Amino acid sequence: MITVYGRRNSSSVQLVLWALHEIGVDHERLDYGHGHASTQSDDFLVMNPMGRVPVLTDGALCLFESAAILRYLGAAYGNDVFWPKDAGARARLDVWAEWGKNNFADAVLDIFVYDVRLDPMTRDPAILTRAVEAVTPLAEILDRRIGQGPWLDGERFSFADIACGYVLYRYYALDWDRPDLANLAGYYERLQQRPAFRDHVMVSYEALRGTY
Ligand SMILES: N[C@@H](CCC(=O)N[C@@H](CS)C(=O)NCC(=O)O)C(=O)O
Repeated sequence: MITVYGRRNSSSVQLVLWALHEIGVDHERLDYGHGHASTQSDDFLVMNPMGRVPVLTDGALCLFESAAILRYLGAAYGNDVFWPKDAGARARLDVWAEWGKNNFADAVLDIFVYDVRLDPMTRDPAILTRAVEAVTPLAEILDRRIGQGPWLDGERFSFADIACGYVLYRYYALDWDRPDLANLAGYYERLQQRPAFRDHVMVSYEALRGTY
């Protein structure tokens, strides 16, 4: 049995849950992290020395880092569309998975931290200005890469769409001066038509407000 340790309102947990549901893998989820069971206990730190969610166990295997978990799920349970067996075909998508997780998502989450997690009375607007300056060119890159899509691999939805798409709910729900990008907006529309995206990514983050 696969077990996911992590709260539903964590974006990194959402990436993993979205993947599990797209692939159709049975699993259970236990609430760990902010507001739930502690990630600083000895037992949890054995699973992830960083004390962060998500952690995923699959039998004796214990993994942390959501992008590594995504790749494991693709390799272990994904079909040839979700996780191409051909190394070159997969690598061409993995470039975007890596970029999405490390560049685009990190930049979007800086806006999330400003907008949601920081106390509105004490936060410095310069943080938002810097975050918007960082996200905008990255969003333009993603808009150009997606084009008419519909997905990063053309007609086929793959693991790379999860790594690039898992922050788009927040990207569009947060209050900031978004660039007007038609391809990206169309991509987000298509993502919202996927039940697993609606159920596991479009999750309220209200409980996280002002918690930094
Ligand atoms: N690079 C890690 C980031 C993990 C991370 O920062 N998780 C956050 C939630 S998104 C966390 O554990 N926060 C502390 C908590 O919830 O107690 C990954 O992708 O898994």
